[in-house]
Amino acid sequence: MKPQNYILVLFIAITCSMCNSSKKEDKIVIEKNASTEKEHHHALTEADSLKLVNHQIEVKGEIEFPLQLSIDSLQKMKVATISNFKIIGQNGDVKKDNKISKGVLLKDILEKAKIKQKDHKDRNFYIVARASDDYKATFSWAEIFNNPTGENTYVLFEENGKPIKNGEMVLICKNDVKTGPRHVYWLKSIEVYRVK
Ligand SMILES: Nc1nc2c(c(=O)[nH]1)N[C@H]1C(S)=C(S)[C@@H](COP(=O)(O)O)O[C@H]1N2
Ligand SMILES: [Mo]
Repeated sequence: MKPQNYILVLFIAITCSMCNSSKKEDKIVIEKNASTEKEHHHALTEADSLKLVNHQIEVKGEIEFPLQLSIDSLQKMKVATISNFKIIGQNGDVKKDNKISKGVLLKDILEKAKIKQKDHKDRNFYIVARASDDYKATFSWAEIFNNPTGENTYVLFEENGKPIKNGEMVLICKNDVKTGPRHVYWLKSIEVYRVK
């Protein structure tokens, strides 16, 4: 190899390695920012948090009767009292410990809305509980209608005798191992979709 070429190759190699290392650093910085943002998502100002509150939840999708549910309409349904419900995060940390909550079974809400089933084998639906910050939790038809989870999934509207703070309504699943992930505050809609 001519000395000029050797220098050229060396130059390219050094430039490339510098490129790579700076990209790697960028990536780490981005990831760090994303995780700190997530951890502090609830450190919103009170005003911002209020903007995310919904007075009604919309039940929509593959159903016969679209519904707009408010605390008032939930109170007219079969209200259950749930005691000692803990919200447990991904790492096993207790985020909240409510002595008494009040709510209505998701199953009762879906029965009221009536999922559009063509026949008894048409039961591959999934149900998305979506919040106004677009946080979501997903349930399957079988979990709600053919599994103990159906008796454990509620839309709550009251905690310890008071309105829910990150509210007005939240969805919970009492029998999840970690109750944090399928705890949806700022609940905005319940959406039913047929698996394609
Ligand atoms: N709308 C909404 N609900 C949510 C979240 C969220 O970011 N937005 N975070 C979830 C997570 S990751 C956990 S552990 C629990 C408890 O969250 P908290 O620590 O903000 O109370 O709520 C869940 N529900
Ligand atoms: Mo979490």
